[in-house]
Amino acid sequence: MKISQAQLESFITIDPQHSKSWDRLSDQLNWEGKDVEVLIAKIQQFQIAVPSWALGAGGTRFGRFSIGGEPRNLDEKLEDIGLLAQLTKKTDAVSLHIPWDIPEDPKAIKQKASELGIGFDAMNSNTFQDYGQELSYKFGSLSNADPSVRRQAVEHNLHVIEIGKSLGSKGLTVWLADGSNFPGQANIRKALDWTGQSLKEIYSGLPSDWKLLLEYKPYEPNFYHTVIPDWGTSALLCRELGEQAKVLVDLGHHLPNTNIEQIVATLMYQNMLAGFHFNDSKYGDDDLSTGSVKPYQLFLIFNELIGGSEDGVQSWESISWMIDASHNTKDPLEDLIQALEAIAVSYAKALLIDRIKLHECQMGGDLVGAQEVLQEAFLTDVRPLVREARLRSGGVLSPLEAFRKLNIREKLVSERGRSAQATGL
Ligand code: PSV
Ligand code: MN
Repeated sequence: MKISQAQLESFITIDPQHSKSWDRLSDQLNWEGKDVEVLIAKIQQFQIAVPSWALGAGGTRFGRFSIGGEPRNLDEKLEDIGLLAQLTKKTDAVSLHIPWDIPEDPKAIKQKASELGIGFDAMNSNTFQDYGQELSYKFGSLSNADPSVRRQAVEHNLHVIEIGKSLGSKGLTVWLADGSNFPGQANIRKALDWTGQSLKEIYSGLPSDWKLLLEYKPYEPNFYHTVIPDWGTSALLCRELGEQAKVLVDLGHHLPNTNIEQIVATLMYQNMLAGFHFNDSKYGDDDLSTGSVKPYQLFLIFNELIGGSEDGVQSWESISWMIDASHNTKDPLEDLIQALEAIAVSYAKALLIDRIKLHECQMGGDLVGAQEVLQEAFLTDVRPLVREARLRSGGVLSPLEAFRKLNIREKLVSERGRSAQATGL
């Protein structure tokens, strides 16, 4: 399903309310000496990939409540991302999970994606489930004590790279569920060593213009020990691999109250930040909507990202951006619209930080002043700026309103059926 330009028109037309709020904000920003055109261009350029598994109903291990009209195949998943792109102008790529979304005909899928203006972000391998492969991953994959299981997992990753090459992807994301559930079950040191060796084999099959994004997570599905539990272990392994391997930060993969902005700053300091999986969390890997629980934390993360890139320690362009949330009981498309908006708003707020003033406060020990600088930016209502950027890109004023008024979910249900279920977790 695609929305026609005629249908979109009524959501694009000049809205007097928006014009007023935009005039006010742009006046204020001009008065503060900010270049409004530069801000708009930065917001327009910032695009966030959507994973192929995020388009179906989320849920927990206790239940999954179908929403109806879920995409039944990869073609329909691309169509859903196309809809999001049309409305929000904030996403232009899909991140595929193999084997959940193996493209049967890569050429045709590539063609379809390009018609929708969608490219292929990092490929995700999956060695955390048994999905019809010969040997079980019950006791791990790249870290398994059995060399034939490790080989199988390495081969799977190499295969995912091959699929990615045929689609024009430039990255491989590796997330390992490997670990143990009980003390004594695994040799912790050997499991790490085997993981490093397996990763080296995968890395040697990585094309020279690709990157390897190594994700960490403290617990779940293993509850005693996880082989790559934190950014430090991931960075250590990446260091052993080479420059193309960097650390992937998934916001939900931290123990409560971890200072994620500090992790971002530290990784950027070493040019070791691969990218982000955006979501939000109250307790653990809750996969809640980005910006719904801790918007200030997200803003502080963007502060570090902008600071690091402006200071030249790691380029903005070298970082990958993706949403990785489960939406739980929400409509996934509505949730993705909200998440894309929250990320853009957070980024826009961080762009307003007076970095010169902040630097002066930091150098002069002005704690109160530093906080004022941050709060000044954070408390600015940047929504007119984000809307203006979207309208100028050809998107609609309010994607959520358009999604609802155009009855998109109802149309998807009638097209695909009430019980259509997407692949994924
Ligand atoms: C694991 O929790 C994770 O964050 C990884 O990125 C997976 O690939 C993804 O979620 C989907 O299960
Ligand atoms: Mn993730």
